[in-house]
Amino acid sequence: MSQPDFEYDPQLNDVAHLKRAIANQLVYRVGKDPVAAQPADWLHATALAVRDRLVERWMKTTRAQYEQKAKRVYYLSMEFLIGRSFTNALLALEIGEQVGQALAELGVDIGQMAELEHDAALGNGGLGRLAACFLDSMATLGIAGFGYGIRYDYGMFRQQIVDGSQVETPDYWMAGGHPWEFPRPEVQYRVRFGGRTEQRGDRVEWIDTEDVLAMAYDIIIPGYATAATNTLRLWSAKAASEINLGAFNQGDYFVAVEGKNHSENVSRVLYPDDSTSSGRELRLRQEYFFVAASLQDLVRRYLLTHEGFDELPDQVAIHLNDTHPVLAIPELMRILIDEHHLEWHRAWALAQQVFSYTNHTLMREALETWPVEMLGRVLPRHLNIIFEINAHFMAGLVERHGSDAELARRVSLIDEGGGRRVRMAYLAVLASHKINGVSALHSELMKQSIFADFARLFPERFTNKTNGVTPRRWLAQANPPLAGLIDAHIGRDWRRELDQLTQLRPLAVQAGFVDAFRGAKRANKERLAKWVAQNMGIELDPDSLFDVQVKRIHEYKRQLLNVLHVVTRYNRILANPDADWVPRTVVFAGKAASAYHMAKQIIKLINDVAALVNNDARIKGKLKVVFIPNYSVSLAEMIIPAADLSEQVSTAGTEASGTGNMKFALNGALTIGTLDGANVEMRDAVGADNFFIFGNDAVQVAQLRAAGYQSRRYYEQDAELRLALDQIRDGVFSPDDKGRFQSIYDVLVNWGDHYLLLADYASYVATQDQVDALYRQPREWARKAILNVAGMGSFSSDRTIAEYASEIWRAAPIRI
Ligand code: T68
Repeated sequence: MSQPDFEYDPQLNDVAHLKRAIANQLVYRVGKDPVAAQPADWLHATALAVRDRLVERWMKTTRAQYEQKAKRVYYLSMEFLIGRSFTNALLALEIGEQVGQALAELGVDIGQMAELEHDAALGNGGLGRLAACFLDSMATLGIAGFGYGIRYDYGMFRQQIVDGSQVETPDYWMAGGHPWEFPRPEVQYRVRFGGRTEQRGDRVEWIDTEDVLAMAYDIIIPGYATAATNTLRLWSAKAASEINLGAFNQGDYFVAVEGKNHSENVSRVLYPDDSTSSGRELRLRQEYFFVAASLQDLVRRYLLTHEGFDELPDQVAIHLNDTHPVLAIPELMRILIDEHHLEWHRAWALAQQVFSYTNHTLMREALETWPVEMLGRVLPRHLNIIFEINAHFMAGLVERHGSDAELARRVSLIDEGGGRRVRMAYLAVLASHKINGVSALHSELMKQSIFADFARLFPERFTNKTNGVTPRRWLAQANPPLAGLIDAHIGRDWRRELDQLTQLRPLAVQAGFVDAFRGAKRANKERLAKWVAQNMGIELDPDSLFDVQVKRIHEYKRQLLNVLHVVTRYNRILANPDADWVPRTVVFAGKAASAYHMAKQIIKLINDVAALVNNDARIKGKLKVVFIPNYSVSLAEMIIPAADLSEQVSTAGTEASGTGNMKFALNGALTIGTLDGANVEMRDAVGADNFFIFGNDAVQVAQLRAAGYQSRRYYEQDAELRLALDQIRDGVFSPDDKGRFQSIYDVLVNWGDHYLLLADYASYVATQDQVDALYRQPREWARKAILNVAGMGSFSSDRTIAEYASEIWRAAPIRI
């Protein structure tokens, strides 16, 4: 690329220039007179001024990528849960103070203004947030990483709690405009659906399709304290033809625009189902829509500088974030074979070198499969290709292992039992050179359970990449008091090298540091208490132990186990009101999938328990329960730093990794948890003495189930447990509708207690007693909490991404 032959204004970062830039944006971009501007207008103007400061870096990075012929990593994900961008951009540019000063001189409070930003909630939970942390780390490490996803008009629904129940309302997150994106009307691709295939000579043609256009919107992803800056490209659906002219000419306006609306529905709304496979046709269309646009885009970019596909594996890595983008596999095959006329084996060899796949769950009900009938109707050519992949696979299997009908049935891409379905995870495994789980335990269990046959067939493909979180957002940005304290003792480099936190270890016994650490925690608890008082009208005692469980509501995550402890605690306090109880505030937050009835019941129960406990004068404030509505990235940034205790209590073997667990420990909470997901590695990293582990481990869980687990036995033998369950069943917490929670009781006592809450209850409650005992020794508590922070170095997503880059993608950082 040649250098530009014109000058542009360098974007300077001193207060005077920033002030001018913001004022200019307000007047010329937002079109507001400063005397009339509202806080939202100032936010918009400031965001644009800050964005300008990222653009130069962005262009420099793109040029460096071309000049250095960098291998590009394409991270395909249905979800990117990025949250707010403003504070994050200030942090990356390290201009927070100057911008704050410039705004102050303009009469605007930066903190209040930043609170107005809407979260970009284009994801459900952990999987989507992981994708966002990965973008941050790829940029920070200088990996040429591109995110590809969908620009949903409506993100994750907004959760309101009405009479204790979840009510969903649409999240029209772009209502106030979205200053962080660049619309690219010149980048549009045709995405085809339906139609049929026809053999013409030795070629297959896909014809008579219904087409939708995918238009690109680019979001800048800044690296921290580096010029490296990446791109998240999100696709929005546009009708291929604006209106049906025939109908329009006949005067039927509604019929004329109907088709347009239908096409554009593809990017309308995020599916709010976490850890389930929803199996609806619109979802299938969404998956193909973004994959088809992304592949056209990346192949076009590759061909700009290459003739032929020989260098594709050296230049391109395509990562599949779970199975949602797996249609990229037959799509790449289609492009290579039907459009570029490569022969099958060559195309397949290329595919296997570029694709890699991350699995995020072992739960059978969450594994994606599509009915053959539906796939054949929506994507006939892709179904052909999948059949052909399967035929080659089956033939190879016979060659290598002789004819073993049982093995063939088990590993076939087509599940022939009860309505034929395509197994998307198997397709991902077949086409990928690397398949990874997201914690050591999960990666092991993955090889033993859902992919056992494949792990025997292709052992070299399976690997572990334990998740991580970005310390920029999850410590520097979310927790200024603690970040400042750490800076004062070990400097600022931990933002890029989280291992530096080990230097805090000796400080865990230094009185001055311990006091300051406790002060930081106290400040965060006060910040949360203030928010809860203002927004929910509930007073929290910052001296009480803040016991927090925030995550999606799901039976396997066992919010109900937490509730059983709360009820037991309530009963104990009532039985002995004058004892010296450690005061506790139990905080819950999280969304339930809109169709997940039991999860919604759990929310209702939490709120009913809260209503009774919080209003019982006999408790004398020794126990409070709050359910904070509408959990989101920005709420997490406030709640997590305020936690003393982090609840990570999933049934061992069910939570693939967890990432909230890491955020809490990094912010100085102690964990009470099972030996599940990344909890295992966290305990090893911080020391078992500094971690509250309870309950059955994954091996014991399997044994219990194999031995014919009977939850009723635990119910009958434990009087406290029985009391709590009977109270829930009998309507103690639902006097207005005494039978309301019968089904919760039944699930636990009569219907098998699939997640073994009753088996872990006694151990959990006993461990909670140990938590109380430790909390009575504040310095000892703080010492352990500091050791948790100090031990979190390897849970940075920078470490995770460095491993993906060297061992899976084989992509080196660029030099800028
Ligand atoms: C989560 N999965 C895992 N899924 O549950 C969690 N699923 O243990 C892990 O830490 C995290 O992924 C990151 O690896 C999810 O969040 C989903 O959100 C999801 C969404 C749609 C369909 C299925």
